[in-house]
This record gives sequence, structure tokens and C-alpha cells, in this order.
Amino acid sequence: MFLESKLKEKLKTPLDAFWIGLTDSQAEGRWFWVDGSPLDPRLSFWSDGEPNNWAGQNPAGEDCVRMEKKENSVDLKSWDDHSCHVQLKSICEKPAEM
Ligand SMILES: [Ca+2]
Ligand SMILES: [Ca+2]
Repeated sequence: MFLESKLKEKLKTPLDAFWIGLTDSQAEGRWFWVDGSPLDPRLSFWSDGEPNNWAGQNPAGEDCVRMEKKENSVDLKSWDDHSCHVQLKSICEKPAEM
């Protein structure tokens, strides 16, 4: 909800999207964050039909996850696995400033 509220004004078109640091590049279908921690399936927000490892754009499939604009959707499902070779902005986490 925090990220969605922060990104709402930055995700203006379907072309806008942000890498969130989640990948299954080591083993297909096994999702890990860039810090090495596994994805908690209870805290995943895949868009309908995702992840689909689509090979239409890159034969290697899709191993990196982006958060994208949602069309007329009120839930938080906004994740899409995508080709890692596409350049996008990224969301990074850092400690809160005291
Ligand atoms: Ca994949
Ligand atoms: Ca996909």
C-alpha cells in the first residue's frame, strides 16, 4: 500500500514501470529478493495471469519483476514478470532516517 501510494503519480501510462528487486533467474518459478530472501507467497501481488514467463519478447523468458500501472483496479495486484534486459527505473529500500 505504501509503494502503491508513492507510485500512483509516477505510473502514468502502461509504459511506466519499476523494477522491485524480485527474480527467478536462478530457478524458474522460485522467487527471491535481491537480498537473497525468498518471496513470501502471502505477500505477493501478481497481476492476473502473472507470472507467465512469457518468451515472446525474449526467448529466455521473464525473470525479473516490475510493478506497473493498473487499469481500473482497486486491489494491489500490480506485479508482472518481465525480461530482465529491459531498462526501467528501480525501487530501492534503505533504512529509515532517524
Ligand atoms: Ca521466469
Ligand atoms: Ca509476465
